[in-house]
Amino acid sequence: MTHCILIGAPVDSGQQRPGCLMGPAAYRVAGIGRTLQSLGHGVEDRGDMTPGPLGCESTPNAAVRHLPETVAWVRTLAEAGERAMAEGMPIFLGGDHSLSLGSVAGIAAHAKAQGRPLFVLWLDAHTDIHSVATTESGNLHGTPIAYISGRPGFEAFPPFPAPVPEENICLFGIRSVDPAEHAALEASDITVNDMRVLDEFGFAVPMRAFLDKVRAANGMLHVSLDVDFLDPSVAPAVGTTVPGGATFREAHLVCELIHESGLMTSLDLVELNPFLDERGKTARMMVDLVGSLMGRKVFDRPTRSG
Ligand code: 6HN
Ligand code: MN
Ligand code: MN
Ligand code: MN
Repeated sequence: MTHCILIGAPVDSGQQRPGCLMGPAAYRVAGIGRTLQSLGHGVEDRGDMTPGPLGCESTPNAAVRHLPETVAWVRTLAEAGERAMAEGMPIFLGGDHSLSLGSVAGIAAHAKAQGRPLFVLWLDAHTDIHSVATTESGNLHGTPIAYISGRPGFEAFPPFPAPVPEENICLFGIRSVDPAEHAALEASDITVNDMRVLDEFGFAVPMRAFLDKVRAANGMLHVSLDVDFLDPSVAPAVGTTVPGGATFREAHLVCELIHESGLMTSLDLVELNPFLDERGKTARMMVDLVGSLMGRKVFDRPTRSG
């Protein structure tokens, strides 16, 4: 049994389509608490966070939007995340992906204090490795991978507590990469499982390879699940749909493998925009995946990793 700590993060300053701020409410309506309880877990809902006072951070990149709001959220969520790590498994209910600038900062601070390596699994259509300097859209939800891996260009932000080594980061489901991101990734040791790789090898082989690496290092594992990891046909409620994503079955398999590994120590659910949903379909799909991540299965049977 896990003590699950729900942290509402109604962040929508990282992108331009209003609605992500309704995400935490939609997860609650779709039954995230009930689902976790039915699997035998304890659930503590800390409610929705609010960002602290705004500073006056600025950047030479005129495209960037809502920098002070984003920095304020980072401080708030990092603190909430670090505190929750000491007491259970934080589950961040987003909110757009800029919330992970803060959630991962808090988790990295905790891992550092424990002296354990942190690994990050990024389930997403996008690589989110722009810096504040390279983003063209100006949408800071496209930047967390750069911040958490210690890349330059985040002078306006609190210093990242313990940058996650590139070898510990796995991007999974990738099918939309901007030129500056492509260049950054080519010169890095970040693992990029794009759809080309997943089509050829399937989802299980690359996923197990990464989980084996985490286990061998006795690492902690943070999972960041972006709605657009999923194909828009099963998850339409996201501002950045990209065709060719994970199917219902592929996504469940990934979640089951993560559960069987027993390695996940924290989770972000990001980019749900309930205003774009079809009768709650996407919110229910995401809650269903949380069920698989947290132990729901059709039959108990011995598995390769279990
Ligand atoms: N996400 N690369 C695009 C941009 O605007 O920088 C898309 C970012 C998507 C962000 O997946 O959370
Ligand atoms: Mn805006
Ligand atoms: Mn993302
Ligand atoms: Mn995305």
